[in-house]
Amino acid sequence: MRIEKYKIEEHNQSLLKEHKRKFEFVAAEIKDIESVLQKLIQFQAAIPSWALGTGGTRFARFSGGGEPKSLEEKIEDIGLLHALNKSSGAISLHIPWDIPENAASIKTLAAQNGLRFDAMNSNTFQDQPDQKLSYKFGSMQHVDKAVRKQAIEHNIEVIKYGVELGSESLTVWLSDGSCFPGQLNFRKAFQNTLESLQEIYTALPDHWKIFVEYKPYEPNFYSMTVGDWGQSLLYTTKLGKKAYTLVDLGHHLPNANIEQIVALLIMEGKLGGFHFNDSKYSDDDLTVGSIKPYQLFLIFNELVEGMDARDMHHASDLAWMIDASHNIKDPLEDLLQSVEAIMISYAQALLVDRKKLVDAQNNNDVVTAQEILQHAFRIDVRALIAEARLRAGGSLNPLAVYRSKKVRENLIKERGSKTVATGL
Ligand code: RM4
Ligand code: MN
Ligand code: MN
Repeated sequence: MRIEKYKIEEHNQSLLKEHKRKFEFVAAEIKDIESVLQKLIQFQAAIPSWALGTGGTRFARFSGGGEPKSLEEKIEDIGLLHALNKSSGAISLHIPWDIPENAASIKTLAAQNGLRFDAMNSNTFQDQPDQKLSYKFGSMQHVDKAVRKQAIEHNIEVIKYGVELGSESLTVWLSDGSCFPGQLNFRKAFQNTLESLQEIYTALPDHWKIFVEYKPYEPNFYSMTVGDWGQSLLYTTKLGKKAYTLVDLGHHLPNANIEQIVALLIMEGKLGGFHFNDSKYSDDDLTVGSIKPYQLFLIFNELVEGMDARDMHHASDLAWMIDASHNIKDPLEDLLQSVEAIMISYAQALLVDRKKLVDAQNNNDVVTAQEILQHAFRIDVRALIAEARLRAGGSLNPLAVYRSKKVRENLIKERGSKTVATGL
């Protein structure tokens, strides 16, 4: 399904007067409004190909209707999101869940929808039906060299698919680890994993990046071989300059100071990518900004400060992706909410008075430092985001258009009510 541009414009017209009033109110407070708007327009969050269907837990999965059954339909869905918010202009593929059988036509379809291919994701955490050796006891860490080889070859194949599509990075998330004390020799597991990653690194095209994503537990519950940012940084430092650490917001133990982690990774030039979601406990994969919006703002505050200190381009020097799962919401509505939350936090971080903050820090003025951050956090920037969307050709209110055009109902009519998309 597509929403024609004129329908979005029609809807915008009906909201324009009210929008202008709100926008002018917030704009009056912002010094360099045009540059803030430009940054907001440029910023894009990639949508993973596995987030278009209903997710589940290990207890149950309640499939919604109209889910995409093919990669083509997934691209259409993301195209729809992008037409509405103009900030979802990239797709991140997961192999083998979404193998592009005909790369040329997939590329064309993506381009028609205004999408580019973000990082490719490999999968050595599940066994596929046609797979020779099992990953039950790990993949790149495995005691058996043949299993490690299989995992390496899979990743090289993923790079090949990515090259055909014009992607420029590979994300490796490993479930490798152990469930019980004594099961694993930590040093050997690390060495095997490093050697495996080195072979993949060698196969990486020159202009590509490899992201090593960490996670503290699940599916292994005693140790994870890439368990935290320290371990990831060890791998990426040893691998070389094309290797970077990837931070997934849900992959931390409770109360971890994620903003400090990202600050230091950027300082080291080793932050490569970002997976957005939110959580109450850990890898809950909930809608971005639904539980801890202040933390998200503090993270963006460090991202903006750190990227500016290194003269990095906000929109293109890091790989931004949503990595969420939708158990009970319509996946497309959930993604619209996530993108909105990302844009809000990003905009608020852009509005932090950096100069005043530095002064406060240098004077040990803790109260003023807190006032500055919380002032930015409390600015209602929604009209700013809406203005950026309007200027980019999107909708002033994506969710309202989605609902009024009965997108899900139409997708159910087109695709049926008993659909299950590939993914977790
Ligand atoms: C993992 C991790 C990876 C994602 C898989 C599906 O927990 O977040 O990024 O590829 O889930
Ligand atoms: Mn992730
Ligand atoms: Mn995860």
